[in-house]
Amino acid sequence: MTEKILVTGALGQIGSELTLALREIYGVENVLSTDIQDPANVEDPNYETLDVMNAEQIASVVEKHEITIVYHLAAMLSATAEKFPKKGWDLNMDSLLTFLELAKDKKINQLYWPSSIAIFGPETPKINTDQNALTIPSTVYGISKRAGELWCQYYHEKFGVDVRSIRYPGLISWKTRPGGGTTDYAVDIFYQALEEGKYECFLSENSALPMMYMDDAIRATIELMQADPTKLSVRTSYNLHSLSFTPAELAAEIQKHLPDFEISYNPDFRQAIADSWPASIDDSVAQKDWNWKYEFDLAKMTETMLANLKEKLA
Ligand code: NAD
Ligand code: AKB
Repeated sequence: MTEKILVTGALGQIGSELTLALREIYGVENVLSTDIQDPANVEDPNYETLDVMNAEQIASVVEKHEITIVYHLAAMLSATAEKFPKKGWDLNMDSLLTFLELAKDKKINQLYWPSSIAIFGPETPKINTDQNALTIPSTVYGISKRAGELWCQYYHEKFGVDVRSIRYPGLISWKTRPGGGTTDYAVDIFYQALEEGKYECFLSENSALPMMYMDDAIRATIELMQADPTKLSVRTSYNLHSLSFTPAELAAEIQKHLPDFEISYNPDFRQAIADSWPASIDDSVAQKDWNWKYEFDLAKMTETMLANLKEKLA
């Protein structure tokens, strides 16, 4: 049977790249991209407007297109959700429950929903944070992601729903800019380095955070969704490790290519969010269950970002 795939939040940082990767596998006609934008503003041969706060609209799109698999990416990220806590909670939670209910009622066969390193909190050990480390998040975003993870596990255990999830670290990409996250500096810095030759960072120089290049994140997502279900021991969400660096370390790596690049620091409210998150992640469970391994280290990621952005901005 040909899978029919729905991606929500498909115009975002991850969705724009995941949709293309899924279309390589399943074909353009079998991967429907959706977001809240009007189709008139979107150049995509298989796009529809879908507000994930509208459960009836979701059910009707799923039925009309005979959707079998959903990648539910639409959400409000950490920094924006701190400004609009109730809206962030409603968007992140209500929409997930709508898709879990559809999966429970066998309207779809499989659901992917991303969690985040934001589920960890200030009391969690910061270095090589374990899969089962303490999760007492201090942000609305983190609370919504942790609650979402537990809902995923509940629907899997009670109703046999095949829902899979990864706790993404901060994702670094050049095709689509990130929106509203605390790790966004690690993308902004590349644009500013190439356009202005300098960057004022909103985190302090020694704020180490877990990060990952987008190609690794997309590959991980598809590998997890294609993994043998009997091998998956985690139905909350998998820890994933790739990079861990501070703004100063990233700036030093960029300076190897752009020696005149200058960085300064002016931490804002996002510093407190970053301070509550781990610096690095232990992903041994993902390695064991579905052979996860990252490919992009700091040097390769930096080189790839600069080369692609130089071309894009030319
Ligand atoms: P993004 O902000 O770039 O994109 C989110 C998309 O959702 C946007 O295109 C937005 O228009 C859309 N959207 C917002 N409200 C909507 C609604 N009511 N209906 C339909 N669409 C709506 O986010 P992203 O970085 O691509 O993240 C995707 C998912 O991955 C989110 O769940 C996020 O929490 C998670 N995640 C991302 C990162 C990261 O570094 N990018 C890290 C950890 C987890
Ligand atoms: C954010 O900073 O909010 C995201 C995330 C790590 O979940 N990039």
